[in-house]
Amino acid sequence: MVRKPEPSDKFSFGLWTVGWNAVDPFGTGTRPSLEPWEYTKKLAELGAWGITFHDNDVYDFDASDEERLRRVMKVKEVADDNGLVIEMVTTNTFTHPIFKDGGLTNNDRSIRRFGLRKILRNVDLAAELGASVFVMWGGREGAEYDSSKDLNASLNRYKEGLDTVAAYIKERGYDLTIGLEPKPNEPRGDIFLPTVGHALALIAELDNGDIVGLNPEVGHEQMANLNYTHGIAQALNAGKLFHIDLNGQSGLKYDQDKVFGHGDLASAFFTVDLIENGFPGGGPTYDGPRHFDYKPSRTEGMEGVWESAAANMEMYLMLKEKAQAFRADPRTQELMELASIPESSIPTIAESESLEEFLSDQTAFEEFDAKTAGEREYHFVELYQQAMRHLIG
Ligand code: ASC
Ligand code: MN
Ligand code: MN
Ligand code: MN
Repeated sequence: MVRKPEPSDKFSFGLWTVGWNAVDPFGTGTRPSLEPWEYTKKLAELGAWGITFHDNDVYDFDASDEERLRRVMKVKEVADDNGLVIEMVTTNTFTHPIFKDGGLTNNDRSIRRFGLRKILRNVDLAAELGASVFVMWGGREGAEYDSSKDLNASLNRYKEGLDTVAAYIKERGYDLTIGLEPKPNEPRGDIFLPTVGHALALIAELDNGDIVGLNPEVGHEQMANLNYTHGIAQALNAGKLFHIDLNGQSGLKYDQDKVFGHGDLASAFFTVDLIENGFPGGGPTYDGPRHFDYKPSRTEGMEGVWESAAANMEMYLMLKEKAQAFRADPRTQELMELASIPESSIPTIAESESLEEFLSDQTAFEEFDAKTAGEREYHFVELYQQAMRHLIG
């Protein structure tokens, strides 16, 4: 039996996850929509530590300032009363028709100016509520038709927008970082910043990129046929893993947003293994929220909403137990040695070794026995099987 989630597990949920009433492109909602503070209260009861939301998960696009304040404060109050942290806030620049061609990269300059103002207004809100990360998912930044865009200009506008938001955060002295969330497609035919790698490359070109990092989502990387664990590993390696969106996806399909682990279970195991146990040889670690961005399937009623929310946390805790046992098993350590994993931490050229010394090392090349080296064993399959024994044995 896996233990119950505790606040120290740092589990958090977007209000739009449990709050999705299951409207999809083919059908109407199958569930009632509750008030955001009702979801908040229930998440606390289930053992969550934090919540997150888009501005328009809490108040309507055209809400008055008064209404906006009233509704946000109500969520804040209920979160406080129930010991929940508002750890991340994000902006909806995708639902309203004005954003049908994007917010920051829209061809229409007046819409870009509006989108940027909506985002900056929400940065203030995020800071006031004590959030530490400001996620930016540019779901409508993209195209269906290659003829519709000056791609160079669009990427420049994306950089301009991100740099403006980051500069604003610095100028106001907010303790906030930005987490970009890549996604390859859906709702646009092609979304800009389709993968973790694309986002990292763009961040490196920003003037204020020091406070801009990543919020990778499991299913989004998998929709691009990529390995999520490798994606967050590269973000960690670059010092850019600021937040994570955990969920489940079964292969190359629409964005399924299933419960974490209810897609590629083995991949989820290695994701948890990395988050909880770190790289085998040490290195950067992730200490942020274990944030779930899933959608309770349309078949589920309100009971299913809460069952699925609890399932995310239970899946994570079950995988955490298995991953810890896997690493602690002496046989795992032995197999890692046999696989030369610890050796991969040793620099290829010694620190004290000059390039000249390396070039004149006969044992490295001229006298090297390539034939024997080509015949060595790694036991990678046995090591993976060892992980599977812990996972399902
Ligand atoms: C986000 C985020 C997503 C989308 C999606 C909206 O902010 O992380 O994946 O919005 O959940 O439906
Ligand atoms: Mn998704
Ligand atoms: Mn997400
Ligand atoms: Mn999502």
